Amino acid sequence: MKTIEGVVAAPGARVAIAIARFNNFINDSLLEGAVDALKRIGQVSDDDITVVWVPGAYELPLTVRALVDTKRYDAVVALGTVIRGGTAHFEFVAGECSSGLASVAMESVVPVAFGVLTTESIEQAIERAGTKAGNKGAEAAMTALEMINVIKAIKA
Ligand code: INI
Repeated sequence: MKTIEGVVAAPGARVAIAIARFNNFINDSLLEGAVDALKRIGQVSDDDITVVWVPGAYELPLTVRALVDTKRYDAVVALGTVIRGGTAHFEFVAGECSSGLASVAMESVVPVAFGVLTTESIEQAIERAGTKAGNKGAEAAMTALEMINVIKAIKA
């Protein structure tokens, strides 16, 4: 039996982070968690991390596609926060963001980690950005690194 399982450490990996400015008071914490995880746990060097800010979560798929197309990155981490309001806007922004990111990953075979919070309230978002429910930015960063290693091992 052959088992393939990736480790998280990926020294030498080049990682891009695409991050939305909308709800940036939450996204700043996601970014802090992601960069900390990449460097401290993943052993990724500061020079190998590129951060790209865009207006909102809706813009993340196009941004990630542009980053992937450069072939300069081994993985991309998408960070943002979509909070449900009183209109259908939430469904459109969150839905397009998530399906768009999935399409980029499937078409390119470059890992795209989904660090976009989709919550019912600001409180739920705060809980997932470094307080009682962990930091989803850090989790997404570690997922990206593990997937770099899994895809590499599959192709080897
Ligand atoms: N963008 C977000 O990242 N989060 C939100 O909660 C949000 N809401 O609620 O409107 C949001 N809207 C902006 C959107 O992402 C685009 O930037 C905008 O529609 C222009 O394309």
